[in-house]
Amino acid sequence: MPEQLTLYGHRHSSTSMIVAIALSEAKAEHTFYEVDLRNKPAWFAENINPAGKVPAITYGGPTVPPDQPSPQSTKLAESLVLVELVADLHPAAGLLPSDPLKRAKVRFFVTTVQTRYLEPYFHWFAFGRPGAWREIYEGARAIQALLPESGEGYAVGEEFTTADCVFAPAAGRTKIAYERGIGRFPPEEAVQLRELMDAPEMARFRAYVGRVLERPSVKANFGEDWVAEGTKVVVELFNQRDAASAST
Ligand SMILES: N[C@@H](CCC(=O)N[C@@H](CS)C(=O)NCC(=O)O)C(=O)O
Repeated sequence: MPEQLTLYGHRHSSTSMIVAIALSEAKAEHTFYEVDLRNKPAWFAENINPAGKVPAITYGGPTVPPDQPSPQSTKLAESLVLVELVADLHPAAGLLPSDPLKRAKVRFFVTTVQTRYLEPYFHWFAFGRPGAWREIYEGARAIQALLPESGEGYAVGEEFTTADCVFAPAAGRTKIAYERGIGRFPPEEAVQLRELMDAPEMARFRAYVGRVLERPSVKANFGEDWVAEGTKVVVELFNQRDAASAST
């Protein structure tokens, strides 16, 4: 019997999606508990993740209701830690290559996605930071340069790895922002970014994004339409928060 694993996450949280995709890839038996991020239960920070953030897991210990975690289970958080834990618990899924150089390539890819793609995306999406849309494009070029020359497969080759688990939500969210104009940026910036992303020189990147978003483990955890609807709600919440703080 494998140890029990409970993932505490949120359907719309990109960091939760990373771990959920890895668990789907590994076909790992687990329980998913959706944490209400707008009204977090006190037991979550007290007994699971003191930072109060998702994703987090409990691993091992007795099988208990997720809202009554056992003191005997191990509690862990941080998506990049958890995605590697899933890979290590399920080596047969091939989420982390055994070759040290390939493992390093996976981690370099992850760092590139986080710093060159996800960070500018967040600043563009949430704050409309001037120039961020251009940085997203530069980040996409940096990612494209890392892809296999064959123009096939995933981040570091034929195997779908943790690098692809991390990239998937970033890829989908960015695409939603520039194709549908959902975010707190001037609409013309989305048009400019889309033009750059749709250019022939980005064909390898686009094909990779397409393969990742079509992967069954990704489709099970990221649907462009329902994520887009959730993203509109987030934009509305940001707008309301800003309006409220401007009026005080
Ligand atoms: N560095 C963390 C970030 C986790 C994070 O920011 N989670 C967000 C959801 S995507 C969250 O729980 N927000 C709720 C809050 O901060 O209260 C990771 O990669 O897991």
